[in-house]
Amino acid sequence: MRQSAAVTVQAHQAGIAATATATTEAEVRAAMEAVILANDMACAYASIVTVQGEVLHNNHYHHALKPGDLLLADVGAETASGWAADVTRTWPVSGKFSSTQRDLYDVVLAAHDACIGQVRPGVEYREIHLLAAKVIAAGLVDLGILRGQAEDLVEMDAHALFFPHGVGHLLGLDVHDMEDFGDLAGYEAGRARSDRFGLGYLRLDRPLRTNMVVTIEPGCYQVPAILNDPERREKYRQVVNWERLAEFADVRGIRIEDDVLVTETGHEVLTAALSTDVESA
Ligand SMILES: [Mn+2]
Repeated sequence: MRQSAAVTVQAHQAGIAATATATTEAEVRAAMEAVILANDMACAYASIVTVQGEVLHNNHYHHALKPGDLLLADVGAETASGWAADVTRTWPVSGKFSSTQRDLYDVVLAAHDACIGQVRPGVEYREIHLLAAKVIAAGLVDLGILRGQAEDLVEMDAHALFFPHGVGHLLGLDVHDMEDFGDLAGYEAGRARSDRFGLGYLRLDRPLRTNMVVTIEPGCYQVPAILNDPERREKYRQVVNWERLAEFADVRGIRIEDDVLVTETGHEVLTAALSTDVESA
């Protein structure tokens, strides 16, 4: 896994560099996957390289890159024996964030850093997910997009309007390790998926144990199907400042994802060599 992590870091660095001259998503994807292939590895999953980051599993690459766009790249390598890496970065096509992009990027980064800081044996992964939800809700309150207390907003699943997926999953042989067995590996015996809007997406609900590898991948998105849903709009009418939100129209989707090994005393970020400071100098 260290080998696939190292090649994946290089692939992302190549993608950021290629963005300076690329004109389409496909060209950036090619630059990233070239690194993986040149290292005699394969892609661990269908790469996501998109300016439409709000489409969570977007496998189209035909869009032109425009200066105001954010590019979201979720690309990972896999060794010949199948050990996977799974990394996401989101960077500005122009090399420089707008102020609104920077504000929301910093909210996601705060969640990413806080969650990684909590990884150690014995900690419930579900609590790490809820921490991501809380940090994102608090960040959106600070920006004037949500109204209220972060704890209350998470309680009513308001965070999931913008963070509609789990904070990560097991990683190992295959990108969602053992998920062909359903939730057998991801869920502790006796536990089942929640039917809550803000929890049902969680792929992993177990206490962390030494030598597990998990991803930490909070995100913030504007998914029209979620935000324009009449029932949700009614339910969250009081807690979302829709006019303020409209000022963030240049943010479609941001995710930051790293691969984290649980060690006896804490954690080690296997993909730490890839900076989360993604603006080019
Ligand atoms: Mn992932």
